[in-house]
This record gives sequence, structure tokens and C-alpha cells, in this order.
Amino acid sequence: MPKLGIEFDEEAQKQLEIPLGERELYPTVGKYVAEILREQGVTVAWGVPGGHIWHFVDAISRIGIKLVIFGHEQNAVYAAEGYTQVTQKPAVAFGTVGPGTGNAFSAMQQAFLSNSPIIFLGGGIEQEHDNLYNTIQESIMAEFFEHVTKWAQRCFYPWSVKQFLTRGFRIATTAPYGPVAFELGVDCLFMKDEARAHYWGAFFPQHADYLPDWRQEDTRKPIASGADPASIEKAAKAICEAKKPFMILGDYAAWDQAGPELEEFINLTQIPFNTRRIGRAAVSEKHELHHRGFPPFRNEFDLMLPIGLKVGFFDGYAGGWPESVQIAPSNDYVWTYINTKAELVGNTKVVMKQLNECIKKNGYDQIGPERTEWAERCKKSMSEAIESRKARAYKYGPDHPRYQSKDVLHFGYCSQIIREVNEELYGSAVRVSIDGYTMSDFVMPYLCFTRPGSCITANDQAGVGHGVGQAIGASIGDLENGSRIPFLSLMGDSGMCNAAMDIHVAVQYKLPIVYMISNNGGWMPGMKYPWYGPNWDILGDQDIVGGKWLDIDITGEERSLDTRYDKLADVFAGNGPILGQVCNREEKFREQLKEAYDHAEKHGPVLMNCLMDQHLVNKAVIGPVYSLMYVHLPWDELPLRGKHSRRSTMKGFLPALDNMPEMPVFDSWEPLTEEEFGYEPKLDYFK
Ligand SMILES: Cc1ncc(C[n+]2csc(CCOP(=O)(O)OP(=O)(O)O)c2C)c(N)n1
Ligand SMILES: [Mg+2]
Repeated sequence: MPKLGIEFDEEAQKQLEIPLGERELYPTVGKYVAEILREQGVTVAWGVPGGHIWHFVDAISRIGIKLVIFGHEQNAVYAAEGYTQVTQKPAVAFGTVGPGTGNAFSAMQQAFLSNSPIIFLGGGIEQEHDNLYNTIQESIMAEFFEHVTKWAQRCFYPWSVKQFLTRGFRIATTAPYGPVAFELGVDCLFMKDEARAHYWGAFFPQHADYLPDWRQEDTRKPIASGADPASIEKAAKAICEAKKPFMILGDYAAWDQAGPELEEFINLTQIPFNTRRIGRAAVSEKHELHHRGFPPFRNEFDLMLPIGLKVGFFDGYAGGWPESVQIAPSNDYVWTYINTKAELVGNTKVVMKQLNECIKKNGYDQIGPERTEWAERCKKSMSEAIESRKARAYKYGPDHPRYQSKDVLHFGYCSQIIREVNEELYGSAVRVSIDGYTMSDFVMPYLCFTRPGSCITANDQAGVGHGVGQAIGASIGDLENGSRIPFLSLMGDSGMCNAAMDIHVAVQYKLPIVYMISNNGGWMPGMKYPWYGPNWDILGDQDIVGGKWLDIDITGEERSLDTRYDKLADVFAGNGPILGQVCNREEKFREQLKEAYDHAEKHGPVLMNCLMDQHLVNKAVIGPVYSLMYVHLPWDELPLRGKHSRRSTMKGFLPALDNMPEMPVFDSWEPLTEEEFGYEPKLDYFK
């Protein structure tokens, strides 16, 4: 048990020569903050300190809560997110007024979009300066966080802090979950508690008062309730009658820790299921009815069951779905654009229990031959997909002529090897964060997970740079749960440029993280082949490879593949053991990954600088969304691959295309060949 500050220990206070408060401000807001965090079961707080917030940051430490200090607040909030997604406990992050809270913004927005319950504690300025902009670091974070939190509150009175924070934890963990932010500014921190006697609320103290352990032993637990029983009956009947149902487990399958109930449901009903985002592996993906993605015969589905799933952009807004039974953690997760037979609103664990009981009571678990045949077809489809994905990946393996002769790796081959090594060494229990745009496309169908909260992403934020912090938070969450299975953080080189200096935190705590950097020399370099030409030829002369600007030779929108991310290991080595590797030969990749896991498990982080084939691109880049992004580019200036994509995906939207000959979209796994350029690249990217 860590030593507690005197201000938290009434017995120790009695021994003091001069009572607390006679030589220092007491009681303090810091004490209030720390006590609530303790009451809520917080064990770690993530952030960057600063002058305005020392007051509560050191109180948090003195009460026995671990501070994990970052260089950038964005990474601290990402770490809080990784932690909450792995532990399903709310997480606390902090940053100082102005630059600190400003830096946290993007990660807070991500937490909002991914429903991560983060309690952000920030600093604030004294109110009398409002709108003068004449004091240091002036900003009103409660106002700018308003858009990306469930509740952003500027706090003025010390005596309301405890009840505000108590409410904050409740709001953050009420579905849909999400971040809350408290601005604990100078007025609040330095006002004497005794001022309360002169405040009007002193007449009615109870409404602002904090009630210790307000839900008694349940104070730390999210509030959970079930669905309307009549809707349960209706849903169970629809589920029983469906012949070809399919199910998608979303985030709340994980947040609500509904794995056992979901597994029972799947076994009772024999419904094949896919899992998404942190809901991945809410039921292990090794379950025989798990189907990664939809089967090719998805148009035969006759009932869809989205479970705690945000059915948004990345689910095509339910396009092509049959009617559904929606199981949602709150009304906000009931999607009105879905044709719905029944909706069950409540905590996923509780609702699934209700549903299972109803199914058993009515004998709906007597599975007919049609359902059995459906389940068998889906199982077969999954095992065939696993085999064909494997065959496709090996086609681009070490025996492929391109990878025999070039010192680069194919994203697809690496994805298959990651799958195999994760299974061989850890039975697929490795958690993974997905940063790096090109890798995210290739690797997703290859990953196999067995534990909920295993697939950590930027969710709808789709940002880059989150993986560094998320890996740190997730690893610490896993260590708290007693697991030292390494965490695989799939980083793009752009995410590294954004966030990598905070890897020092991973080194300091000897965290078992393998940062695998898919280094393709920039942000989506493969994008130039369909849309810009090998030299970024469509851009202005000052930005094209070979151009001159301020007498500087311009090398296009790329970084050198020789950017040595592995050498950050030397930079950070003073903080603890860290290994850097260069991976550029496919035949060595498997052994290097194993070596990386071994080092991570035994000693600490690893940086795998993987030199990737720059001629590959996320297939979305040649799909309809990017074709629309680049719809402004003149047809005659487009390279061949771009013409093909526009022709096949923008038909109807651009009627002139309809009269042109068919042009199939290129296979995104097939690296661009030299002949395809049509003209010489000015730099030799094949070296
Ligand atoms: C913070 C942030 N800035 C900009 C973007 C826009 N963006 C989307 S993908 C991408 C490139 C990512 O590059 P990298 O991580 O190196 O992956 P690659 O596609 O090169 O494999 C960018 C800049 C973003 N998603 N997030
Ligand atoms: Mg890149």
C-alpha cells in the first residue's frame, strides 16, 4: 500500500504540530478530486502536468493513484482510451489549461466517437480575465470540449467538485458511453472552502452536496437495466422463425462484458456472427460459428442482429440489410434507418440473459434443419475464406520474384505471418492496435482475436497517431489484469511522425509492446499511382519530384524509406531495454516477429521498422469513396489506375463515363509495374 498524504489520513493529522489549514490551503480541491477518484476505483491517471494543475495532480498521486506522465497530452488521452477499452473501467486523463487541453482535443474527439468513458481533468483561467486575452494560456476548455464530450463543465466552487465528479463518472459510463471534461480553474482551486458559508446555496446545501458511496457497494458499477419483456418475446419469436439470420457483435458486447451470455445465445440459436471494433472477440473468433465479415451469399440473410453496434459509415449504414432485431445499450444506438422487427434497449449482458431465458422457456432452441444447414454453410464459407486468404498472402511471399529481388515486404504476406505467429506463440490472445492506413486494409481480415477489447482502433475518427498511446494504456490495463502477453501496435510511418516520442513511456515502464511500423515512406505513397502519377505529377511544379523551390530539390510528398524508426531504440535506450529491428526481407519476417515478441515479453518495447512495398495501396483508395475525393482531377491528367477507378465507380454520377469502354478496377494486392507508369519516374523507387 503506498503511503498516503497526511491530508487523507485523519489519524496522522491529529499528530501534526500545526493543524492542516493553518499554514496551507485546506481542505483543497485536489483532495476532493483525489478522494472521488479513489472512491471510483481509479488506479492510474494519464496526463501531462502543468502550473495550473499541480494542485490536483499531486493530490492524485498522494492518495495512491499511479501517474503516468507523457510528453504530449494527445498520447495521454489515447493511453486512457486503450486502458478503458481493455479493462472496461473508466479512465482519468489530465492536462493543463491552454496548450495542454488544446493538445488533448483530437484524442478527446476520438474518445467521443468511440464511446470511451474518459474523465478529463483540465486547468482553467480566473474568470475575471474572460475575453480580455491578457492572462497566461487563456482558454475556456469547457467550451471547446463541449462538442466532443457528453458533459463539459467549468467548475467555480470547491464544494461542488465532488458531486460534479460523481455525476461525471455516472454520465461517462451510461450508454452511449463517452468522455466528460471538468475545467478546474484558478477560481475553483484557490477559493477557500469556507466561502461556502457566504454563498446562497448554503441555505440548501443538500442539492449540491456529495453523498459518499451514493450507490453503496455498486457505486463503481455502470447502471444496468434490461429490455421491455414484451419486446423480448417478440424478438425471440422473430429469431426463432428466421431461416438465415446473421449477427454482428459491436462495441457494447465488450463494454457490457456480455461474452458468456452471447456465447450461450449463439450456442442456443446456432446463428453465425461477425464481431466489430472493440466488440471483436466479445465471443472468441475461434468459435466455430464466427464468420469474419459477411459470407459471399449475404444477400440471402433474412434477419440481422446488430448487437451494441454503431451502424454507421464503416457498416455502410446498414445498406442491403434485411429486417432486423436491434439490441442496443440506449435509444441513441437504435438506428432509425434500419427496418426493425423489434428493438431491445438495455445493458447487453442483461438483455442477452433475458433473451436466452425466453428462448429456452419457449423451446426456441429446438433448431430446425434449415437453420442447421445455414450454420453449416457459414462455417464452410469461413474455413474456405481462411484458406483462400492464406493462399493469396503466400502468393506474395518470399518466392514471389518481386520480393526475391527487392528489399521490401508485401502488406498481405506480413498480415498472414502475423496471424500465424500470434496463434503459434499466444493462441491468438495478442491485442492489436490499428494505425497506418494501408496496413489497416490488408491486416484486418487476417487478425484472429480471442479476448474482448482486443482490436483497438481510431473508430469513426479514423485518425493517425493514436496507436502509440493506445498501446501504452492497453498494455498497462492488461498488466493490471495479470497478463503480459505482448501488445502489437501496428503503426504507419505517419503515425510515428505524429506521436513516436512518447514511446519513451513504454520504455520507462518496460511495457511488452511491439511497435510494428509499416514504413512506406509517407502518407499513402501508393496513392500517387492511381491519382497523381509517379512523380506527383498533377501537383504544382513546386511540389513535383525533381522540382526546385527556394533552391531546394523537391522529392515529392514522401519521406525517405531510410527514415530509421528502429534507431529510436538508441534514442530511448537510456530509459530501459528497447530493441530496434529493420525488417525488409520476407523470408526473415516470421523469425523477426518472434524475436520481437520474445524481447517484448521479457524486457520491454520493440521497434520493427518494416520497409513496405510502396507500390501497394489500401483498396479504398481505388474504390468509390476516393474516386469521389478525386473527382475534381481532369480525366486527361489521371494515371491509368485512376482512370480505371473513376470509370467503374463513378458511373451514373458522371454520365460522360457511361459511353466509355469498361475499365475494371485494378487489384490492390498487385504492385504497380514499371511498364504501367507510361513514363519514367524521376526517382528510382524500386531501389
Ligand atoms: C491526425 C490525422 N491527420 C490526417 C489524416 C488523414 N490521413 C488519412 S490516412 C493518412 C496517411 C497515413 O499514413 P501512414 O500512417 O504512413 O499509412 P500508409 O497509408 O502510408 O500506410 C492521412 C494523413 C488522419 N487520418 N489523421
Ligand atoms: Mg506510410
